[in-house]
Amino acid sequence: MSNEEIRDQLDQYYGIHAKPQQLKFTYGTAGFRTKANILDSVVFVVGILASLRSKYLDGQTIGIMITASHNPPEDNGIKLCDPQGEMLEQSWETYATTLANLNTKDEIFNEIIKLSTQLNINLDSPSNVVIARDSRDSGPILTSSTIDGLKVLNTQYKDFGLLTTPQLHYLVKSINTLNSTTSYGEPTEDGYYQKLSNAFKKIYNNFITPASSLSSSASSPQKIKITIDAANGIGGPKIDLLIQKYLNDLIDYQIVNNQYQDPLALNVGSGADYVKTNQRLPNNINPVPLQLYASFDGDADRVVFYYQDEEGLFKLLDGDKISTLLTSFLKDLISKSGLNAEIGVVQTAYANGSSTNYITDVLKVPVVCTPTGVKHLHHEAAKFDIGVYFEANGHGTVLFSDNFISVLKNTSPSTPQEQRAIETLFELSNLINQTVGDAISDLLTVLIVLTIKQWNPANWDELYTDLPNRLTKVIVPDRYVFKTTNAERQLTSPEGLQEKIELTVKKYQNGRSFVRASGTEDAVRVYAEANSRAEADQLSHDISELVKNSV
Ligand code: G16
Repeated sequence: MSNEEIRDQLDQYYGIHAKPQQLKFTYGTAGFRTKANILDSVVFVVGILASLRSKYLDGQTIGIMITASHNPPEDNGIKLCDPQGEMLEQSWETYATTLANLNTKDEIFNEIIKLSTQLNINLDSPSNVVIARDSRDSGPILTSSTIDGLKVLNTQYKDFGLLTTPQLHYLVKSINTLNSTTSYGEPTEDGYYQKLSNAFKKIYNNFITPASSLSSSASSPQKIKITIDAANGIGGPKIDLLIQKYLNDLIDYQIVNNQYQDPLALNVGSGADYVKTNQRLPNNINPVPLQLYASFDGDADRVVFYYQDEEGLFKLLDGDKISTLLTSFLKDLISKSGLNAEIGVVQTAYANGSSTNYITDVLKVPVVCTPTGVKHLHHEAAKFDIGVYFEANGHGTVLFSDNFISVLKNTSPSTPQEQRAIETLFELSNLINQTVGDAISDLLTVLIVLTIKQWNPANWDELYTDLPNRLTKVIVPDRYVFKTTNAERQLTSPEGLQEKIELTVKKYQNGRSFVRASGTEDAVRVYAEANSRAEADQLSHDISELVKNSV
């Protein structure tokens, strides 16, 4: 495209998407996220950036997701997904932030030219983008503004409408690997359902015969039971579709908080973040002791589980519990397969201390700690043959390296036990979304593992006992003054605060606490854990007071 053509396109589209002068935007933990009514100029330039990214990568398809995930209904956000379904390469986050803060059409034009020169981007290269959104009422208008941004550099696009975030990631990878030796799946929404359900059925049939089922009747295995709180988000109708169409004979499910057509209900009194943060049941669940429940978040990229024990107590099975369940299952399969594979676990500072001890001391699996954000965990997990990564909030997945997948495909097993383990490992790589944390895929994986182990939620919970913990938010005038180091476990600013935190923590047995600015909400998060519930709460209170008094 000539400079004149780009200027013409900007003349046509910029006017209605001009940036309000006084606002500042940052590409945070999961893209741009703020009140929906101030996002228009941001999504417009993200459309331009996605076009540049695709041209830079010779026309490979880039994904754009319009979502604010766990945030309240009035928020929205936008994030980019790279060709293999992974998060946008980090160096490009800086370009995104720069573009989002430019105040005039000329500045945007100059930045396009600057980036294309600096990165050697041929503006005549083709560019392709797929776009989807969650169920927020601001979604359609923000999608349309993003598409205006795509038109500036003549990008081909397809709007998939309402999808979960992980479905969009699946589509991006499937499109970019279509007809290749690493083909990820059929690039349609139904292709996603088929891939997951086929893998689920194969694993099920490999292990669950009528004789081994939990059923009293030997001829008809009992269905797997689950109640899902969909946070009134897009995950509800999508998992409904998948199970209805493909797994109805195996799973007995109920979905509550499934009013995705009521955008004001999104994440309200429900969802993974609500359950994890408040450590309580969401609305509309009347628990039956020892039955399993799950909560998705608004765009279904997170899931947490829970149950009520026989004493009527609420018990949370969070991302750490998912991580340990899957790691122990995978480790067992590796050993039964006769293969050599390096398995590792990636966590963040939010991981419960007991989970880290369990993985290291009992499972004897190495643990790596990274800053918050899937982009950081994913990167580290990709260094193992099998990398298990979960944030405590329920966001995570398991990565199988290409090399290990090819070993699984090309190994001739010598015993039926080896064969079953190898087939199961291979099908798990299909069942578990390899691109990003996925509530639907993680839910199916946990269900099949529990079914194979014949475990109820209490058996799962017994693997280790969580240290009591508390996660709170403190609202401060400027959260950006809170800067961290050492995978967010220590503050470097405001000056002197870290020393005060450490002195306070020392007063508590098994005490641990850290403070960091959220990358998705205008708040500072305080995490505290200690030996007892009362001590964890007191420590959380003490540290929150230190934070409030520091600014
Ligand atoms: C996003 C990220 C997660 C992160 C969470 C909270 O989740 O994808 O990796 O843990 O935000 O981040 P922060 O503490 O920086 O606000 P989601 O589900 O909201 O997309």
